[in-house]
Amino acid sequence: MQKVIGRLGGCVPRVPPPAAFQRGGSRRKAGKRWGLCPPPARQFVEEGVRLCRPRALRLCDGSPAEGAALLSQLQAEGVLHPLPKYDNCWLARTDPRDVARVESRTVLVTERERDAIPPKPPGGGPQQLGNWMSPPAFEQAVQERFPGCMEEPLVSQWPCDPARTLVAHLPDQRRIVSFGSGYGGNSLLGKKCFALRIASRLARDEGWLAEHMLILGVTDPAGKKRYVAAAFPSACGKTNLAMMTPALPGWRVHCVGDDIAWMKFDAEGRLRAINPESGFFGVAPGTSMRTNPNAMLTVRANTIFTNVGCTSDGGVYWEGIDQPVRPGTTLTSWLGQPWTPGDPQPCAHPNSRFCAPANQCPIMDPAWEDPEGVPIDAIIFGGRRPEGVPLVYEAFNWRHGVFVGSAMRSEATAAAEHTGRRLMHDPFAMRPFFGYNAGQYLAHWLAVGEREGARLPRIFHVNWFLRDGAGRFVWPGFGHNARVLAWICSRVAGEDNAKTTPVGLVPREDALDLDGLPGVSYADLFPVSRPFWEKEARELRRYYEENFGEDLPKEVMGELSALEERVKKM
Ligand code: SAT
Ligand code: MN
Repeated sequence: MQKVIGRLGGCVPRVPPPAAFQRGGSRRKAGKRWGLCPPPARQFVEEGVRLCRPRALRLCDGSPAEGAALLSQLQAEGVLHPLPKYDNCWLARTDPRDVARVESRTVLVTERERDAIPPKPPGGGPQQLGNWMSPPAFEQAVQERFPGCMEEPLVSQWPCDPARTLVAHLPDQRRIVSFGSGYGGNSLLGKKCFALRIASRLARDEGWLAEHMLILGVTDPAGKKRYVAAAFPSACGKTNLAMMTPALPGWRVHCVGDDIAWMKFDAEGRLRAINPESGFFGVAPGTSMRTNPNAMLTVRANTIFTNVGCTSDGGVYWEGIDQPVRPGTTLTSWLGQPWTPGDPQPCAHPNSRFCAPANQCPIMDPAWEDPEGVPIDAIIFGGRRPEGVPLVYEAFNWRHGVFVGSAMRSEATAAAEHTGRRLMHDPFAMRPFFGYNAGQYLAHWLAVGEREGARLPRIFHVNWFLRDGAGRFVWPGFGHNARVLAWICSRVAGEDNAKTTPVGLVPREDALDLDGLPGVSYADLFPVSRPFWEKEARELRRYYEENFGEDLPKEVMGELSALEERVKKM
């Protein structure tokens, strides 16, 4: 990009100082702020201006007044609609073609392909562990998209360019270049692009971990508190778990974050986690006072909703909101059309979202903004697995845990362009978010486990989504997941209450509290099936060979072989 801009540099005028944002605001003040910007930041902006040729340049100060002015401008332009039922809440309807992350157009730009992705699968199928773009191809892509792009007349209230969307990362330069989409994960660049893709590369270079994980604090009835980080693929109940109301008397949960964890060892060798985000960007459908009261209480003010439905009395509506609509109230779908319950199309888009400040969540942890982070005692991996995978198991050790993370699979979600209920591999829930070769990522996790003096968290795998023969969930989930957290805490405390299976350590029958759950049986929750695990291991071997090839660390392949051996003896 730098080179492209360099070439353009000679033929465009000097960048004018930015205009003050507020109407009537002082140009002098803005000019002063501009002068205070560090030279690299100014240079970055100037290059962008020369390339994109915007009508005006505004330097944001992040003040409440500026926020209010932006909101009213967006309302005047028809981008945002007020939701008067709540306090300072807004509805955005995107272009219906711009509703999710676009994995096929998300690329890592590196000199060598191998630095970005493992070797291409034999037979030339698409690499599932990311997309690589060469620097010359990237420069060409920039040339085809950016010059003068901000001079173009607006064609709708939601400018986007789905045919030319590109979300490019230049990890060597710690740089992100995004074009053509206004959807969260493609355009909120601090989130997936920086806090996961670029940060995972920083983390590898500097010896820490940037992960697609929620962070929660769990306190037992005796007052002992532990922190847990958990990785699930997008829209798999992460926000619900992060804000859970325990259904076990005396237990409490506090939320540190619902999507991303940066974890670093402290001087005592403990892994400490921070949430690098200041808000939640959660999936709306399915969120209700029953499933996630804390999320519902979080989004009553200062929230932007995207692609949800709305009610004629100025409220929001989505599938599973579980709130009666007052008589005489009419509904409008995310497409802006009249909608009535029973219509074949959903009222809200399945990937419709709320975007709300984290400090509005009633159960934020007192330490959620502590720059030292919170000490992590357990790491949980999980996925939507309708059959075969037990409710919970513990890895035998760190190396086995890395294998368990690499072997994660889950039913596809609405957060990306995939559809249907296909089981997808999603190692560490990072498949769409690796900032470098996924094989090297696994090697980095293994190296973290070898660190001298490290007091490593224990690693677990959970599956809230087992179904019975009739397709019904066998586990009540939600607040009852606290029962699983309780067992995890008991393991961290060193209790001898697990039994060994070929897959990992599971709770002994008396160690998991199932009191007051009629119809829930231990046997249903802990299926042990040799044919299932034989098939799973076969599929995993195929997946590793096709997608990681020779970049799969031999330790991970060794763990798969060890699993196969244990399964043979079942
Ligand atoms: O779709 S986003 O990347 O914006 C959010 C998510 O998947 O967690
Ligand atoms: Mn996510």
